[in-house]
Amino acid sequence: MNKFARLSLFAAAAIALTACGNKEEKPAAEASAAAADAGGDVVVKIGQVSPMTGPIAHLGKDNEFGARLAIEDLNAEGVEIGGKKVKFELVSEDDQGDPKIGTQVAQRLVDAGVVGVVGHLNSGTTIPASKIYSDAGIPQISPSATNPDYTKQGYKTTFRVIANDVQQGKALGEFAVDTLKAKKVAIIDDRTAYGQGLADEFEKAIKAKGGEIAKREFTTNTATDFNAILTSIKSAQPDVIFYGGMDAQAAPLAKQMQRLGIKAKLMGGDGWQTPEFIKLAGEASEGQYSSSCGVPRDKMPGFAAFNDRFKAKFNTDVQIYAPYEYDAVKVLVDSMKRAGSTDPKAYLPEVGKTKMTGVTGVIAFDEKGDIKDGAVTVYQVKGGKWEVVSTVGGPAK
Ligand code: ABU
Repeated sequence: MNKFARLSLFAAAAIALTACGNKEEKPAAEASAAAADAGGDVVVKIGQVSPMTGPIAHLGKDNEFGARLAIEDLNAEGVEIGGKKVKFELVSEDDQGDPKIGTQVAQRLVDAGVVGVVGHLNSGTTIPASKIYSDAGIPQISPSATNPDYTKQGYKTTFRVIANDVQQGKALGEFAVDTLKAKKVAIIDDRTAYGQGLADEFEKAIKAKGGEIAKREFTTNTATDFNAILTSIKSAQPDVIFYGGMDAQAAPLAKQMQRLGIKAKLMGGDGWQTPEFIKLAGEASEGQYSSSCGVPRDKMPGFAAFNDRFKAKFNTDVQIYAPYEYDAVKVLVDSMKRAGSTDPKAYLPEVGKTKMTGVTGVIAFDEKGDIKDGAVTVYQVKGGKWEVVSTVGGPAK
């Protein structure tokens, strides 16, 4: 082979390889939208991320079950988008509640060609992952992350279907002073984006009402021994101890308060307004207060039916966010239907225009992607069950 022939062969091979490379680099979402199953339906992937291992795996699984139920319902119903029959596929990832793993799995979902993501569960993973989805132009709806910063970053892709911690912290702080008549409070947080952020908002609300912050302490989201912190807090004699964090820590905290003879009420947010808190804390849960970022379940239009089906299918109780996760999947698909497309570029603008009644209530978003008219409900454990005490906000009656 002469030199010219060798060069021509080399050039042809290079062009072929480049063409292959370009084919591989086709946007994953486009590739997904083009895929079809054996029956000829277009297969559309929706991502969901939550911690399915680790101390709050029960909450991560609760979220995933909510998404699975929504996907099964949509496939059973038979959805047509832009004149084509669509089959939805759930791609579920475990971020272990770790911000670093959160961004890794977010990239994996983008690479897998998901057209939308429901998640993550924790604010600490949701916020860093949101840049990856924003860069990819993929809508992200969190069913549970309540740190206000998530929707303050100026991304067009971030949405949440529950109230945020500015609303939650204020409602809890005002409740502590106005209803519980607390004058002195102690605050502990787990130094996560959620726990610390909520504790900061609670502290602001207490101070605005003229209350005193007797102690401010912190721990971690893996700690189980709070004796040193509680001993220091006990000497300050607070009326209320606020814990910003999740149920895996709130439950041993409640037990250790009881063991140390601390009479102050324990208060906190949605991270521990769960059946798991009562199960783990046992009788130390009795009388304690925490909130959820939504209306009470008996005021949710679809909760009773959802709950029956959830229990029958997964043989477990709803923890907290499963119905919000279910609604978040439905919001994505409702937006695709209105846009007549599963391409994120085409349907993303429709997500912000959502007006839908889901299991949890009416869902519409403000300009940042926060739910409009978000409600916060305060509960107390009475007789081993969470009982509604009061609700702040929510849709106009
Ligand atoms: N909203 C409480 C649990 C999730 C989070 O915001 O980290």
